[in-house]
Amino acid sequence: MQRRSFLGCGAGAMLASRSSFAAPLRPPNIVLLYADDLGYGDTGCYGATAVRTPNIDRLARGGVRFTDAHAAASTCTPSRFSLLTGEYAFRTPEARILPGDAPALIRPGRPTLASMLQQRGYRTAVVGKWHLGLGGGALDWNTEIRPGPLDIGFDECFIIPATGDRVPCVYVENRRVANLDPSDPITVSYKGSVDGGPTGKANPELLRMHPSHGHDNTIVNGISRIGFMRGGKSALWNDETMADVLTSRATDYIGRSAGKPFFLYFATHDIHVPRVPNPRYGSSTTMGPRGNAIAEFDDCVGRIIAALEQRNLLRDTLILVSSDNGAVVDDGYRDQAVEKLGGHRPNGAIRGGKGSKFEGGTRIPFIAHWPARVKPGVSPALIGQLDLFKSLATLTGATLPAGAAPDSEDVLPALLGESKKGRQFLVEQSGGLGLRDGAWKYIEPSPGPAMSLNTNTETGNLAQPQLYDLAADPAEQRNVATAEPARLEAMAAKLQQIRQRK
Ligand code: NG6
Ligand code: CA
Repeated sequence: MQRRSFLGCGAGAMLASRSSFAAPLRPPNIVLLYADDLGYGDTGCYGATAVRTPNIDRLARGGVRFTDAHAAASTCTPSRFSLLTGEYAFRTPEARILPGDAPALIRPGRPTLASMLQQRGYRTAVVGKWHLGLGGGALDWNTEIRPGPLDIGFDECFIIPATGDRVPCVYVENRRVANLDPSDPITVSYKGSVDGGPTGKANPELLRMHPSHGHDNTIVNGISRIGFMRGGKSALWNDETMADVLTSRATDYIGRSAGKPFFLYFATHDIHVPRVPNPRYGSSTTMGPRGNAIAEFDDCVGRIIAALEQRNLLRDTLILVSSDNGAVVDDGYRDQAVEKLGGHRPNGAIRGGKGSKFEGGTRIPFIAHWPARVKPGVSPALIGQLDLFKSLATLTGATLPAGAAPDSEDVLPALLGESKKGRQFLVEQSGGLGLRDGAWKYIEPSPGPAMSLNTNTETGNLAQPQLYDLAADPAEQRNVATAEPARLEAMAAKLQQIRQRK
């Protein structure tokens, strides 16, 4: 599609009328830099001092930095599901942390953020962590992989199927495992050993990074993972070069895309476990692999910025930086993250973290940078990543099919830094649900332990309802549920209403 016909559909006119700024001459490229487990307090612009993040900070200075932006959930799969579909993941019970052999969660025919942009004339690509399932069930990794990203709106993909700590430890390029030797086929199982080969549990002497909990199945590159695999030797990834491999795929794509609007969803493996940043970041921080992985992520952001600058595209590119859930320190490997944390606060001053119903579960860094259009500043607007769907639809002039992105709200003025108002209500998912109503936070009664002992995270579980006034009590210290019965009742009823789509 030509730019002229793209703008002819009204995006330019609409932008001009919504803004006091001159409308851009062309629709922006959209680059979503999506870190894994990067917490609210993990970057310089959000207060970190123990790690330097000059590239992310630069985007924050030149863009809008949000202080109340949220992933849809406190773990990966449901967050990414919502990001791409614009629907709360709690409506889809299968949208929970998936094993590496799970079938595709988002089935062909369902509108996604990518397919919406594709229909607006964008070229689209996903590079990095997928974790939304592949194939139709019982996938044979040695044949064509479908359905997958290419069937829900991406023109191309280069992905990690699930996570760095889950098998299969291979890259998938479009419909095939990359670099696979057909004479050494891959078998994957999450039920039990496929070859009786060494595991972290039986052969700790073979490990260079030991699990602290879980992660004791098949050993790949001296690190035991979740799940079992055999074969595919030539296709196995190298953990140390993963960030480089993914970033060069992303910058290649940017290079190839010049001249056409493009959407790049760059989902880094950093800073998820196993944290094995390239050795050149070995002394970037005193925090060990977790801190160094943040430095590596920031450097990848820098390389993306440089690739855009090189092609003179930075001005006309909307760069979004965010994370799929809050931070966790020990997430299953003995990588010194706890011992070397020092005074660093991965989730800043907010309570909880990855897997928590407190704000640290879903409140994440979120930066929108677009020199041609975004008004720089810090925004307290309440926004969700699932709002990108409708906001970017408005931005690009897309008309959505009925029922698409049902929980997404158009928060474009907030995204562009033109309004400090985002949405009024937002559901936060972490097993059970919480609801934000402006600065108020309700957490529904939830069974389960108050602490996750493995990760040392406060889960937010409590048998009684919880209500916090984040304006007066940002760290969720004072449960005012009994003091505010009317508000409590209203918020519980509102959550029920949203749950039942009323
Ligand atoms: C947990 C893993 C954790 C991480 C998480 C998913 C164990 C003991 N813990 O089950 O290490 O992989 O799943 O993380 O296995 S996420 O960011 O993809 O949601
Ligand atoms: Ca994650």
